[in-house]
This record gives sequence, C-alpha cells and structure tokens, in this order.
Amino acid sequence: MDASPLDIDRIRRDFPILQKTVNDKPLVYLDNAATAQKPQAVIDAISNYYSGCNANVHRGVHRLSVDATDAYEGARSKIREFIGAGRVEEIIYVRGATEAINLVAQTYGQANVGTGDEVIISTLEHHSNIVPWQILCKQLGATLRVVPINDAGEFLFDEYEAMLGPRTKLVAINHVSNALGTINPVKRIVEKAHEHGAAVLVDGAQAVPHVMVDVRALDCDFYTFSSHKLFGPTGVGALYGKFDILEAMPLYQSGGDMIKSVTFEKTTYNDLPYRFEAGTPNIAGAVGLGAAIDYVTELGMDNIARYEHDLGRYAAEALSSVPEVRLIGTAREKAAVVSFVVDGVHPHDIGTILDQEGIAIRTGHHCAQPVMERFGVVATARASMAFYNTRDEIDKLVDAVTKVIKVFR
Ligand code: C6P
Repeated sequence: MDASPLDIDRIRRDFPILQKTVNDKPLVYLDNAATAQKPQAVIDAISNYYSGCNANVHRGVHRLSVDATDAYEGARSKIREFIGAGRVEEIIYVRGATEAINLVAQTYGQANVGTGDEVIISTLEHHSNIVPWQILCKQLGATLRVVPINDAGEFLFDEYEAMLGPRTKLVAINHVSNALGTINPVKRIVEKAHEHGAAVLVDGAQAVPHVMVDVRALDCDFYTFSSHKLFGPTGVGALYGKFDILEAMPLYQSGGDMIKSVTFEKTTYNDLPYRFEAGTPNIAGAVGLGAAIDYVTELGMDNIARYEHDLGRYAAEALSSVPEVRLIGTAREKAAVVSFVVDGVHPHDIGTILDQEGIAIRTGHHCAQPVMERFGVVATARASMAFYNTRDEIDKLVDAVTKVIKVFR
C-alpha cells in the first residue's frame, strides 16, 4: 500500500454519511464528481451559524448582523487564499459554477464579444460551459468554435493554436473534465489565448476539490467552482475575476446590496465584489464553504492529489482488467474519475445493480453529451473518487461490475 500521510480511517469517521448502510451493505460512495459528502465540521459550521449568529449581512449594526457579516466575509478571505487570488474584491459569491459562467457570458461576454467574433470551448465541456456561450454567440452573431479531443480524451493543443486568431475574444475551458477526468493544460491554454488578446475563463468545478489551484500562477482571467463538490453545501460557489476586468464589467443582477445609493432618477453602484452580489446571499452556505476549505487545507491539497492519483490509477487498472469493460477516457493526465461501458449492458442497468450492492456511481451522459457523441456512446458508468475512498471500495466496485456482467451473459 502507499505511504500516504492521510489517515483514511480517521478521515472517514469525519463524514457521518459514510457510516451509513444502503441495501444492508456499507455505503460505497463513488459519485463525488456529482456532489461530494460533507464532513461533520461543515455540518456543524452551518448549524452553529443558524443557532448562534443568523442575521442578514452588511445591513445591521446589531451584534448578530456584525457576527454574520464577519463569518460571511471571513469565508470570502478563505476562498481568496485557497485559490491564490490577490484580493478579496476578486472573489464573487455565486450559486455555483453554472451561475458563474452565465454571469461572465452575460456581462464580460456582452461587452467584449461582437458580431463575427469567436468564442472557443472544447469538446470536453460540461453543458454549463457550452450553453451560456451558445446563447451569447446567438445573441451577438458570434461563432462558437470547439477544440476537438483525441481518442484518449485529451485536448488537441495544435488544433487549438490553429483556431486562435484576431477574432478570438474568449476561451472557456474546464480545468478537469467531469465526464472523463482529463486534466487540461490550462496554463498553456491561457498563455496562448493571451498572445492573441483573448480572455480565458476556467471552469474549475472538478479541479478545486482535487488539485491545488493557483489562479495567479495560471494567469486566467476568470475561474469558477461550486462549493458542493468541495465538501461544502449546495447553492453557493465562487467566481474569481481579475480586479481590472471585474471593475470594467457591466452589471449582472440588480437590487439590494449591489448599490451605493438609489433615487428614482439615478442609482450608483457598489464597489467590488458586492456589485455582482444582488440580494440577500447564501450566508450559511458561504460559512459552510469556509469550513470545507479549512477541512481540506488541514489535510493538505498536495496530500489529497497524491492519494487520489494513486487511487484513480488503481481503479482504472482494476476495471480494465475485466475483459468486457471498456474505459472511456484514458488521458495521461487524469483526475480520479473512471468512465466505462460494458458492451451489451446499459450503464443505467450497471448503476441500478451496483446500488443493490450499496455502491453509488453516476450513469448517463454526465451533462456532457458532446463527449458521449465523440466516443459513440449515449452514456457511461462513472466512478468518481475522493480522498475518503479506498482500494477496498474499488475492489467492491470491480466485483460488483463482474457480477453485473454475469447477469447479462
Ligand atoms: N457536474 C457531474 O455529475 P453546478 O451544477 O453549477 O454546481 O456545476 C456545474 C458543472 C460545471 N462544470 C463542470 C466541469 C461540472 O462537472 C459541473 C457539474 C456534475 O459531473 C453535475 S452535472
């Protein structure tokens, strides 16, 4: 076995749901790319917020409101540090990665993309990083261009370089693919885009929970992620944007908190980051996200990445040793995600039978239909791992898949 500094048995005890049985079997949770489980520290932080200092933020001089504001803004500072941003003003709370991408498309995109211009994405994108750009391009008469991938599910860099030109205004790319686990060469993608004067949005939904992210080292213009995949609560996430870009961006939603003063004649708008945070935010969610960041920081993102890399390889090797299993996505740089198909067995049947064994995986198109189309499948079965998963659980997965194959033979 490995010599990981992570004490997985102890870590597993931090997650109440991992003690559960499903269909009288110990839960094997391998659907972390869909959403990750929450440690007790996150559950407590949310509960303590509601029982100890629930109030609205930025609006009151009373004790509770001051405490709630401190907790909410404290979590923003944790996000800044966690992703290596320079200033807290560069961190905007959103509902999640999807909202962040829509925000950038309808603000930065509306202001900087024109008729005849081009937006570049890749075949690997989640629908949340396709549809907002499709809509924007349609609104503006711009063109959406798609960088293809090879048979391993890797971004084709040469094709990307050839696509870049004076009309390229924006590149939107995921850091890690949710459907295949491919890790994209984001730093090089950003460098090339900048040589052509194009801005880059990185969808980090599947990266932030698994690898160390440093937005300044990447030099991306925008970076987005969702709390719920980072062991925090649903309904909250963050958009990072470079300060000068955010300052120049048109407004998104309007209402309370994003203003400085309002008369019927004229409204003046708030400073960053509040200018993009209209309405009462998800305060408890932000506090929970802050606790999740504390939790993974304590474990060490490098330790997490190393452990998961080993586990992902183990899973890929174990599954590919089953002759009927075909892996979809075999990139050299991969997160701990294994997508696979079994000829003659629908992935939904695999998922349903695995559930009877207490094993949770996702089956379907994973909101990445163009990836499925590229590989000529309608769906895959996907096991996505986190640092609390073990080799023993992977062995159970492989045994269960073998059982499924026997049922259908
Ligand atoms: N992928 C999955 O099972 P939201 O829903 O906004 O939190 O995240 C959207 C999103 C954006 N980009 C990537 C790369 C993603 O993986 C996801 C969410 C989940 O793969 C749910 S569809």
